[in-house]
Amino acid sequence: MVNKKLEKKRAAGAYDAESITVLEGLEPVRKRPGMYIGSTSATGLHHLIWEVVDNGIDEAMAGHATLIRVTMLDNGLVEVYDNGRGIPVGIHKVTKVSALETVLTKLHAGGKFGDGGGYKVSGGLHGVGVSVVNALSEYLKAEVHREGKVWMQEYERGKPLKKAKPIGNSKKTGTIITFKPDAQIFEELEFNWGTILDRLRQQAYLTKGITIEVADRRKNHRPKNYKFYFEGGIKAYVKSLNRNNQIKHETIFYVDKEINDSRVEVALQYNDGFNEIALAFANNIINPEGGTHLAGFRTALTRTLNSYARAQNLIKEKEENLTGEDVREGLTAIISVKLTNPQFEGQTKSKLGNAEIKTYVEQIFGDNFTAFLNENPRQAEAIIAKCFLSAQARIAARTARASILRKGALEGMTLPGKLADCSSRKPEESELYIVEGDSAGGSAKQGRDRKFQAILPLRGKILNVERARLDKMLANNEIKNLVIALGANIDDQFDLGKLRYHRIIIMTDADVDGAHIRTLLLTLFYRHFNALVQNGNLYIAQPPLYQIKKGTTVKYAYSDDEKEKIIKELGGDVGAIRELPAGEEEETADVGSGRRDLPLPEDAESPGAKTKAPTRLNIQRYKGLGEMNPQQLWETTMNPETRIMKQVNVDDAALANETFEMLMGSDVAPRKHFIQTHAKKGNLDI
Ligand code: 0RA
Repeated sequence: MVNKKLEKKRAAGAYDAESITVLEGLEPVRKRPGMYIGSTSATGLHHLIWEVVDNGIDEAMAGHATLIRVTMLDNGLVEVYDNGRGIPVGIHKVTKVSALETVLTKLHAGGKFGDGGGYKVSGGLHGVGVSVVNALSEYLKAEVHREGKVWMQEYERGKPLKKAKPIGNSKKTGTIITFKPDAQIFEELEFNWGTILDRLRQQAYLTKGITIEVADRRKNHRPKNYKFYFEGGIKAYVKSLNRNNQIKHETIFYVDKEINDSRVEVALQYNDGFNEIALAFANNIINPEGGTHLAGFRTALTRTLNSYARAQNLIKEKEENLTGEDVREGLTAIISVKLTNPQFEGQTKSKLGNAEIKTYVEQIFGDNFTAFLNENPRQAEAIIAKCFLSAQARIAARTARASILRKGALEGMTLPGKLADCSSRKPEESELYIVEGDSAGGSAKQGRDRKFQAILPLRGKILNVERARLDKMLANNEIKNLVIALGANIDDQFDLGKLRYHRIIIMTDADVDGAHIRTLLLTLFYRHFNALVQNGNLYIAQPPLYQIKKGTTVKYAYSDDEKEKIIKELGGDVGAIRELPAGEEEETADVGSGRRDLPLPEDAESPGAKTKAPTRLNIQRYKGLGEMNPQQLWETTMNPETRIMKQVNVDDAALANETFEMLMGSDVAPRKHFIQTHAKKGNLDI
């Protein structure tokens, strides 16, 4: 995405104070906007805001600004205010117009005014300058408070309407840029509030002491105001990321140091979970693929903890070191570096490549983390204890794994007694229904087509696999039964070619417990039979929510909308059907009069209803699979001709992972909330 030529140009323009010759007009920006802001889609549109905000953040990092305020206005306008020094307004030596006009109409003019302090933020596509925003706005107004006056200038598509001139007096300093993205350039003009909020919150975390205010003042939008201020910066970020976890030690490690022309900032804290969160940023831009800063951090983390543990004689001479894996379990860390000339590599150009940064982070983080451990023995003890726990589990699991995963150990074992297998031995046509509870399992066994449908009832909640090691997991009979029934081993020994059924169907009740069990099963498959999920072998059965009967006609509804539709089709008057309080199962409605049990208003007296016995609609709500008899279960949920199934595909693995982590983490509250809010949907979006 990042253009080489552009980068060269940008580097020259931004960092060489002498190179006044690179001053260039804005035509290239309007001709090839993608080269400057990445794209003209919604992402590019939002880049305009980031660009102006970045200028304010640069002012804050140089010690001149404390506040940035972003206001979404009507008519596609956005206003960005900062209380920095204000863009200079004096006449520029080279361009002979005001510095303000130069900054806004020449590419990369910003660099030449820099006072040498601070870092020019140019991560990825950023740092291209406010002139790019001006070029891509059908209207832009700059207001500068500086040297006792307010200066103002307006532009259309990058062209000044008049000269910059004072319009009043002011004792303050600062810049207000108000702009309207150009409809001729952007395919999308609607700003997304959530996107803006997330980004600005993250920027506030990354720039300690800055206040960022965000307000929505658009018509047809609910008025909203947010204010972000994090005294602790990335330390507060770590605290926030750990808010749903049990923490292992109170004090968050934090360091912020400069070295040569760079700055290294690291914060970390361990929680009692098993996952690692390590977010790496270069010049306030996240690097999802990591890079040299993350590599330096990891090296130093492992080395420091091992040195400390050995110095304290917690690891004896002959004992093994902690591994990288051991010291990363339960770790939450932010690594943020600032540097003048970032280089990016990798698939999406988002991996930091500067070799010197690895050394800087290793040294600064290593030294200061060592000091932290020595000065905070109680924190150190808790951290080392957590790492030892991980190491022990790793060693125990390795031993157990070795025997469990021994080739063939789980294959060819006697099939579990609870499994009602199908008679076919062809995996292509065979299906395994994993059914919640023995009673529903019984119905499914009777209702199935035994030629190709196998039933495995699962009792109770299966083990929470997120937190369990393979050896413990396989000590759980329900899971062991499932692994043996599938016949294809587990984890890295899993062999898709040995799978005994090509369709594995999770069938649970449409209630909260059912949703929980479904989530547990999805987690199990996602983590331990991932290839199976990838291959599209996993399904979720969709039992109906209602049965609607009229005379001998029986219909099933799989959603509330569908229920209403069917009632209409069968001639029931939806409006007149009384909704029974939750918990009652039956609804009946008269067809014809469309009324039942409701007092008829006197003037609405209907003679027809009196003389003719109406056909009644009978509506039954299913709460659990157990309420259906085998025949009904077959008709509605298992018969390939008529059933509805949702194929599970992990499109967005990251999102699924997050959902699982949130649902399976150590804290109960968010999990409960999630299940309560999503259980009704009938299936989990993963
Ligand atoms: C050039 C030079 C100086 C500040 C800025 C530009 C500047 C640009 C923007 C854009 C939005 N807010 C801004 N604030 C400042 C340095 C001014 C000086 O040396 O006094």
